Order: sequence, then C-alpha cells, then structure tokens
Amino acid sequence: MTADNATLQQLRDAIARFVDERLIPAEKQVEEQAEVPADIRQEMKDLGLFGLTIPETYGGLGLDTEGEVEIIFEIGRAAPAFRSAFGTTIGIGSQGIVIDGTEEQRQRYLPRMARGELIGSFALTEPEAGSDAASLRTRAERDGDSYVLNGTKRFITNAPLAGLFTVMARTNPGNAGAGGISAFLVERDTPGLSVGKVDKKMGQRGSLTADVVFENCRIPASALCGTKEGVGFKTAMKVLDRGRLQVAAACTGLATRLIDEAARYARERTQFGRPIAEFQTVQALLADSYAETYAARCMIRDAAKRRDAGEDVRVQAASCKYFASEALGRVADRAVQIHGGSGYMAEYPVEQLYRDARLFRLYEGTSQIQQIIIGRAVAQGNV
Ligand code: COS
Repeated sequence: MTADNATLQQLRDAIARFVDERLIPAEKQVEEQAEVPADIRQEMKDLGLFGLTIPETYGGLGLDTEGEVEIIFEIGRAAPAFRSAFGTTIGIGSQGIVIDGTEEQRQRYLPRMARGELIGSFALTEPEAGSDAASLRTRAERDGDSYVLNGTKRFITNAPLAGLFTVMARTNPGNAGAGGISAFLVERDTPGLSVGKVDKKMGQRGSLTADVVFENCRIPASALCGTKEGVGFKTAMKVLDRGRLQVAAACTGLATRLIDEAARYARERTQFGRPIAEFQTVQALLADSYAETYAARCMIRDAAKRRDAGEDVRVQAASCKYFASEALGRVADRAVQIHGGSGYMAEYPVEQLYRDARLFRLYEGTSQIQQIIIGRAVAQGNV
C-alpha cells in the first residue's frame, strides 16, 4: 500500500521545490493574514498532499508511515501552518476512519478527503479534559436511530475549515473512564454543531484552531465510527500513534530549516574580522543542533518502519514525539542565539519559527504525557 522508492523520491523532490519556491516565500504573508492563501491550498491539492496517506482504493497516494514521514520531513522545513493545512486531513482527521471505520464510512468520506474537498478534523480535547483525555465530558446519548451530542471541544485544529469531525464522546455515563468513550463521524452542517471564533495564538497563526460546540446535535446511529461503542478512546490513541510520528517528522523538518538559517547567517555575519561561522563556540551550537536532529530523524524512521510492520508503537511514537519536539525547542533557541540581537527581530525568519516551534511540545500530548507513556511502559517491563 505504498509508493515505490522512485515514486517517493520524485514526490519528495517535487515537494522540496514547492517548499523552497512557494511556501518559504509566503511564510510572512501567512503569519500576517493568519491563513494559508487559496492558491497555495489549490497547489497542495494538485500535488496530492491531501491524499498522501489515504489508501489508493479511496483515491489517495496510500503512503505508509515510512513514506509519510519522509514527505513531512520535507514539508516541515516551511512554517508549520503549511503542514497543518492538510495535516489533519491525512492524519488525525482521517485515520480513525482508515483504522476503525466501516467500509461504508470509508467510501463516504475518504475519496473527498483525498481530493482536498473535505477537511478532516479530530475533536478530543475539552476545556476540562486535555492531558487526561479519558475524563472527557461530551455526551452522546442514544435516542432511537440517533445519538444526541452535547459538549464542547477545545483548540480543535482546522475546525473553522473542517467538513468532518472525528468526535470522541461518552456513550456510557456509568463508565467515567476510557471504556465509556465512543468515536463519531460528525458532518459540519449538522444542526446543533457550531464552531467558535478562531483562537489567537503565540505562533502558527496560519493554522486555525477553534472550539467546536455541540448543543442537542442529532446524528444518525450510523455516525458511530466502526460498529462498536466503548472503543473510541482506543481509536483515538491508535490515531495519535501515527499522528505523533507525523508531528515528530514535522519537528525534524523545522529543525533542519533552523540549522540552515543559522548556518547561513553565521557564514554571512562578520565579527572580530571573520565570519562568526569560523568560531568554535558557534560551531558547537550548530553541532549540537545537527546531532540532535539526526538522532530524531533516525528514530522516527525506525518507529515508522515498525508501525508499518504491524508492531504496537505507542512507546516508540511517544519517544519520537517527545525527543523531536524537545530537540526542536533547543535547536530553535540556538538558531536565535546564533543570530544574536537580529534573531529577536521580525525581519529574520527565526523569530517567527521560534514562536511556531513552541507549540510542538504541547499538542498531540505534552512532553510530560509522552514521558508518562514511555516511563510507565518501561517501569512495567512492557518494552
Ligand atoms: N493504542 C491502542 N490502545 C491504547 C493505546 C494505543 N496507543 N494507548 C492506550 N490504549 C488503550 C490501553 O491499552 C487501555 O486499554 P485496556 O483498558 O483494554 O487496558 C485503554 O486504551 C486506556 O489506556 P490507559 O489506561 O493508558 O489510559 P489513561 O487514561 O491512563 O492515559 C494517556 C492515557 C495519558 C496516555 C492519554 O490520555 C493521552 O495520550 N493523553 C494525552 C491526549 C493528547 O494527546 N491530547 C492531544 C490532543 S489530541 S490532538
């Protein structure tokens, strides 16, 4: 279900050109206007980016995890808002259907997602349920042939643009934990579903997030993702395993870019009569950034291969997301440091990218949650 090496290489080359010629030059505009312009979205569709991981049977490119991370390493070199434009549709907004959906659900939604006509979004987080996702309060009450949803979802990426939400809601109020949760596929125009105003953020401003509110939102019983109630938390966690690898790859792409920016600046900037790139203290900063980014790339490739081989990679995905996002934080900080005072000024890309980078240690599970996933498994002898 994946492209052969030559096709993947061709795609990667095309995307590298797209990043250099179209995305990087548009970064400032996206930041200032807080949206990815329509012509760039269209080019993303034409390149097949919205269908990268959607199986070929449903019109996508059918990349496996290994192929996906290679493409995301490349896209990740541009400001993260660009990946976000299609990232939920190929990731957390579609993979619930791919992994646990029924054939009918796949036929209904995946082809339109692959064409970029239907944006997928993932609605797990709530005002009172962030890291403790299993404590979510959104209710889905069965009523005849329907379920009625009530509750609020928070910080939902791409909510303002989405046509379909994978919504985790509690179907069994008697079970306050993970086993009481089911996943639903909820279409945007369903009465009772509303999207709040776009959140104002520290960075990644072209990536739109908002609340999604359900008020007596009636959906057909067939909107249950798959056929079984009570397995929605597991669906969400399986989706996040792949999602965390995508995020880790995005971190690694951005780290590569920041190293390039810092090294270029160091070659151009002269102090004490020489380019600062010749100073060993500057080289040491670059060396640490390179080594950490290389390590992240290697572990992501390994975890992606394992996932494709059918292994349970929850610990490896958490490790990749944890390491790559923390490493990116350090790489971004060093890139600003190498720029000196200029690194704090908006005319240099590192100022924006530093702010953009901060989010990666928070979403799709904070670093502390990844530590819990890894540490618990190691302590119990489960790795
Ligand atoms: N794949 C398959 N099943 C999984 C799984 C995975 N990756 N992770 C957990 N499960 C299963 C567990 O095996 C367990 O099943 P059983 O009840 O059959 O034993 C069930 O799901 C509950 O898991 P667990 O007991 O680990 O749940 P907890 O509530 O203790 O905690 C954490 C789970 C903290 C890891 C989870 O809530 C989490 O990831 N939180 C962060 C959420 C997040 O990333 N939010 C970001 C917003 S979404 S973009």
